[in-house]
Amino acid sequence: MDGFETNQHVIVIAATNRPDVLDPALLRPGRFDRHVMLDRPDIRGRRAILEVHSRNKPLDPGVDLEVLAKQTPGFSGADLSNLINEAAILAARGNRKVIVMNDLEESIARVIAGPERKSRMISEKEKLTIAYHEMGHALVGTTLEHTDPVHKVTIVSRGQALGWTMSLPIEDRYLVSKAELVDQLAQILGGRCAEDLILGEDNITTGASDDIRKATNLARKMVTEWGMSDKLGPLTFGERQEMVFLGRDLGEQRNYSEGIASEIDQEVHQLVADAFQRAKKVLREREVVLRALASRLVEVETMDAPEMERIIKEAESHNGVAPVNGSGPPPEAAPPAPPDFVPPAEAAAGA
Ligand code: NHX
Ligand code: ZN
Repeated sequence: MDGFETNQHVIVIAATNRPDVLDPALLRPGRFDRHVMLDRPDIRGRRAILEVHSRNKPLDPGVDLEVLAKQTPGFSGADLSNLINEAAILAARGNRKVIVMNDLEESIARVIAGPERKSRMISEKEKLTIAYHEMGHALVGTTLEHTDPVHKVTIVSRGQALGWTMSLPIEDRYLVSKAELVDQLAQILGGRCAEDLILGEDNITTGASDDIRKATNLARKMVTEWGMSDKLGPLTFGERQEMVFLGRDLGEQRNYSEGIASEIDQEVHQLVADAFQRAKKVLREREVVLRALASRLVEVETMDAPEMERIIKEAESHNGVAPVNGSGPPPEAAPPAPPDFVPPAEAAAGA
């Protein structure tokens, strides 16, 4: 480095999350001699980081850092530090002397989806549409075998979103199988699919834009990066340009013919279309359950996995539908309905 003599005892430490855009001069031998690559923390790392950042903060004994570590896949150390700070602010705002578990869970949701927007006035009709959309994701997620378990479903608006469904991996993962991706694709499309099935094609909404983008991008990656199209085989299509010039991403360099381009488009289209049909099959077969879940969600606004499970069992026993995957009791052995249970037909009519 300029300005340092070799006999000066100065150690320069630097960090970046964009090593690809550093001036090569910085990386020449004798400049930064040791390069340490850090992954985002795994679940154990997240737990340890949460412990460090909560050390000097008053935590309620009910706070379970293990559970929080589980709920924060992909969070960096900085995100986790921010998470605890935000929770402390929420606690102070609520005049609590200690940070409770709910402060921390609320602050996770804020980091992922933005702050709650309770003031947004949403009509009963739109609430039901949103509930069908979210429960479409959630029901496809709980029914298919290779999806991450659904953790929470809500129609409380946050940031840009009118509702969202949160799934969580059971464990840290470095590889994702094709079976998992295909099921994930169906879950992503489950929202739009439920709108279509319940409200009819004419009443599908603009709200699914982000899901549709996600599904398209995922399917394209399966074909062009991960070699998961039978027809096109394990080839890379398009060289991604890592070099960024003057802050402009040069994007993808095409290295395939016009003919292949059209085959890629067909394969991507096929993956998305197949996933949509898979979602549709699940939701058709479990339409009674979907209706029960959605009408309940309109009432409670936020539902966790155990409550979803209860309502699924309820709906299946009420309607004599055989439980999927052999889970739950047979219809005659079903427990009595809780007093607040709303039969799906009535709830739908009343909305
Ligand atoms: C709008 N928002 O823009 C309204 C406010 C279909 C029930 N007129 O798929 O909220 O329509 O499962 C990141 C995340 C745009 C970026 C969400 C960009 C949502 C979200 C549009 C639920 N949940 N859509 C969803 C939703 C919308 C949007 C986003 C984004 C809806 C859907 C947003
Ligand atoms: Zn959605």
